[in-house]
Amino acid sequence: MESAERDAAARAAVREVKAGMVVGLGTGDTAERAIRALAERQLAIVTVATSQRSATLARSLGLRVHEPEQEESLHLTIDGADEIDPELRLLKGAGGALTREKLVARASQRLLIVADEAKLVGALGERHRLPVEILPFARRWTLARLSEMKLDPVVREGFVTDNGGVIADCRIHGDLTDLARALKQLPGVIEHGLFLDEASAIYVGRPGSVEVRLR
Ligand code: A5P
Repeated sequence: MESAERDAAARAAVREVKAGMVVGLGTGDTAERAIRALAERQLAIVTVATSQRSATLARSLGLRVHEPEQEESLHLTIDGADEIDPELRLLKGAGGALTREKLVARASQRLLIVADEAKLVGALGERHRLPVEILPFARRWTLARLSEMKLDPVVREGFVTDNGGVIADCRIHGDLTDLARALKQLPGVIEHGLFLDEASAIYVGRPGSVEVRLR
């Protein structure tokens, strides 16, 4: 997909990377633009990827990719998002990588989100459903619990995450913090795509400029 705005946002965020850093690599089209821009800079860095797809791309471009076990923490991560609200809360996981994305984000000192303005919404859930990764074991019971919560889960049939999980795309309703907490209380839920506190900065590519919003 051609998008000068996504490219500009990715390049602006990549300028924050310095030699010696451990850098998290996001997943999705915009994050891949950042991976390409990072590789072009040929810095002495180590990366940790949020998906097999991003790891393969990064290695093919000559970047060093470590497993999370090799690093205590990361300096920063550059990732995309599906929706961004005015409080810099995110909806993520359209690509199904939300669990690794959240683990890598939480291990990072800073999470930089790269996007075009189409990702900006008034309220999360405006354009996408909420991806929830669940265990295949007893998925019937977990889906029943999600239905009881009136989340109307729709399974992405045939899709398996890098963790062997199943994605159920859910309806968003009610208070987001309460919803996030309730989902984490279900034993069959691995993770959900609400990133309420993680983003440190948003790089929004607009025609001719990149707007940076800081938390
Ligand atoms: C991947 O699981 C998602 O969280 C992505 O970060 C998100 O889908 C953004 O992707 P695009 O940059 O392709 O829109």
